[in-house]
Amino acid sequence: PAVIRRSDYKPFAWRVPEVSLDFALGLEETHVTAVLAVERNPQADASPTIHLDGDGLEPLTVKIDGEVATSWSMEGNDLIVSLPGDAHQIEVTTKINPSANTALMGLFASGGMLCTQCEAEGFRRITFFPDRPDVLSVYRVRMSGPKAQFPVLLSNGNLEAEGDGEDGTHWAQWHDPWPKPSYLFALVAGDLIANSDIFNTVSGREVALNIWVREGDEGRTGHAMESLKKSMRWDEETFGREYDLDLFNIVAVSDFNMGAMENKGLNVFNTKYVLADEDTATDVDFDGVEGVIAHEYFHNWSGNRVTCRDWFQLSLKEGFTVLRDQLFSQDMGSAPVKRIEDVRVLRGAQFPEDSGPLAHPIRPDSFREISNFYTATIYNKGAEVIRMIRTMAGEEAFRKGTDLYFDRHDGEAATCEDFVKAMEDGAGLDLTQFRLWYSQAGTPKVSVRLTHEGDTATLHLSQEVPPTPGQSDKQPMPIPIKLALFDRDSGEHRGEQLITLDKAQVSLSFDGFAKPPILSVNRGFSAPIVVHRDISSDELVFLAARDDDPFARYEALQDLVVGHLKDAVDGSLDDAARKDARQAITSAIAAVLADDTLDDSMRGELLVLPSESYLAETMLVADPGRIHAERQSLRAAIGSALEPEFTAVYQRASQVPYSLSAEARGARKVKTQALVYLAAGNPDLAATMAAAQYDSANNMTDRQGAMMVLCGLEGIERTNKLIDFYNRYKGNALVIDKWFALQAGSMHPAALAHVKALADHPDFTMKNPNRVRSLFMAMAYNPQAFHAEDGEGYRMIGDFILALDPINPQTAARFVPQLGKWRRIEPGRSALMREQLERIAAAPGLSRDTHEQVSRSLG
Ligand code: B3K
Ligand code: ZN
Repeated sequence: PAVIRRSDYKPFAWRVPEVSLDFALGLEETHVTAVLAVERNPQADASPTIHLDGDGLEPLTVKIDGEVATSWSMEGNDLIVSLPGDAHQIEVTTKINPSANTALMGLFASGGMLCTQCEAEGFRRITFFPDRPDVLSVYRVRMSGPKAQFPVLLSNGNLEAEGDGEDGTHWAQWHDPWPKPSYLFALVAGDLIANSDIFNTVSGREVALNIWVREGDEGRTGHAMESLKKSMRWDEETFGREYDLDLFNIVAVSDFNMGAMENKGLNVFNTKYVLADEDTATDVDFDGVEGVIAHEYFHNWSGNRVTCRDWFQLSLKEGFTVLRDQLFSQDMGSAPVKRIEDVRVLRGAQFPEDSGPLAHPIRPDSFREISNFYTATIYNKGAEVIRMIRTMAGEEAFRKGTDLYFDRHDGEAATCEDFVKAMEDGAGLDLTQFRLWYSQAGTPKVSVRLTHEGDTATLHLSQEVPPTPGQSDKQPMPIPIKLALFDRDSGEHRGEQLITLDKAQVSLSFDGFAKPPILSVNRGFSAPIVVHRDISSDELVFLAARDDDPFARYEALQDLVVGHLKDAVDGSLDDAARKDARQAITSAIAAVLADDTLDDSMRGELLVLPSESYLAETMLVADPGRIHAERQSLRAAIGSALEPEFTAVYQRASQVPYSLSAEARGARKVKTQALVYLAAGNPDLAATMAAAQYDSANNMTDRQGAMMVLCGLEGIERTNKLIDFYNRYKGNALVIDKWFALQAGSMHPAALAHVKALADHPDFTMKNPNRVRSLFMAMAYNPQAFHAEDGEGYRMIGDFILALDPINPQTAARFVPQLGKWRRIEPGRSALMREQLERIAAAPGLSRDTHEQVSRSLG
């Protein structure tokens, strides 16, 4: 398959100011008539033909200016039409089978309804079109179908007209006044009911809000509706962005490749990010709903009003929108806790990407299949890069920059460069060197050393950006680093400073320190970097207890644990040193449990041990078996040493009644954390406690927490509660997903055998992405199971990728990166991982998605 390069961008030869679509809907057969008004683009090279993208379509009729035409041909999947003049009308009819569409791109059937997904290149599976984001059109959509089967007919924009047809059919006509690219088109037809509400915008317009779900699910849409209204208000207040239609529809669908989709005025959501109530959704699920609702809503400006020129600019909308949803969630709950969670995601998902064969800059230079570039780098590192601009500019100037960006590019398809330029002009920054963050891949490593002489402390900083595929030599990047120097005696620091490390090496001196100060660095995680600091355990213990920056405090504790586990894993610890390190960590954890200045939500964060994948990331070559064993053994040591303390915290937290208040949520978080430590230290005690928690739970957070702990333990309670859980929630797909995921992600030594059995369970299906993820993604990200020493985990994922690829290539390709980590894994496992990649690569008929990921991973 051909490589597409950013440098080859050319504007499209034609404009398509207006599109009319007519759908005759049927689950097995839908007829589509598309009428395109086209005119020559004066800003592009003239062409005698128009190239319309298609994917698996056959043109039934082609008309030009109302006359049946023969001046067309097929070029592969695409339709090439000869056009003599400067402006024409092209009409093409196609026929599709939504029920056969298991890839879930284009128009597909889900549980009796019809639904679309067009980003990035799904519209070409509906009709022939210049399916690229820089072609903006005003859409009018008419659809008709059997009224009993599809009582609700939705598309983008406003409903213009509707009526009944013959033979029990009805129709609706929608018009979206805002020009948009084809990837934002959407259509939904089905038997749905709405939770409806109203939002009054800042300028006094009334917007009708609807959240459409299947009958029976409406009672679980309240949180989504509240989240939507909060998002709308927040975007007015924080970014000055008002909603621009009189109607905003959200539809929940159970078969969906990702979280949700920001189609103009008609967001389509995975049910997972709409439905929530206390009996079926955890606190984490509630936050997921709030965050994704906000994210898709915020796209209305960052993505829809200002869209992307081409898919290389994807981070323009995704990085920026992730930052916007992160800032929103910070404002809705605890800002420091949200920051820690976001950094944990970055480190768990993006850092490994950046240090492996799939590393790419946030603005890539080439791709084969764009679906493979909806990555943690584009999304999460993209957000970090814009966050750095915000940090350097300050909030007020940043807002001037975003105002200018929206104002300058409203209605346009823009580039990352446009964004950076608007930031320079609006916020008053010089981002010349900063642009390297858009072009260079790889996570910068920053080394920090503090020396002390007389009254002067000197900070020595140096940076190195590691080589990544296709980029062997890197230039130093400007890295904004927040730091503070603590006085050992007073325990206070002298004010936080923001410095920018923009050279390979920099030294900075600070006077007036009679004793060497203690350095707190990259506070608030001001830059997405790896910091190597020359710091003693005692100093980390000091910061873990005293740092006034909550992130830095978390980081100190993490570093303390990471430092110890690295030593433990590489075998460089003797018994005495191990004992000392564990002692230091245990007292630091004890201090966290006892510190009554902390709220439980923050306490819960501080108690989380660094993940196995993050630990692997800190090592040049990782031994997943040893990492797992050492981490578990540390957890067990802490759990037994602090059994009374954890039991006390557990009992205190159990007294807090269920509510969604920050306090109650924090209590549930520490309760499960305590149980996890107790389970490691004293499994029998924990099994009894977890079973009791399961039985008395009046909410899913407690029930799932208990089930999670039980799933990792042997014994009859595990079996009994799993049966109870299944029977209790049978028929609720989202909760049954949890039932699969809990077993596949468990610490149980036989987790792989459980997954194998569950793949034959009548409720398992390869056709539903949520179910597929709940079993196989949970297993692929369960380090102990995936990295089974005999390679069985790798084999299962290899088999699974090959089986899923013909059904749903986009989702199949998402499993490849786990195997792609082979280069950084110890030789035995590494060879077994590579073997699976080679086996997949050799399979005939591989999709473009999976083929690209496998060949890059082997590369
Ligand atoms: N923009 C969509 C992602 C589409 C992914 C297509 N493979 C959801 C989002 O980021 O908001
Ligand atoms: Zn997005």
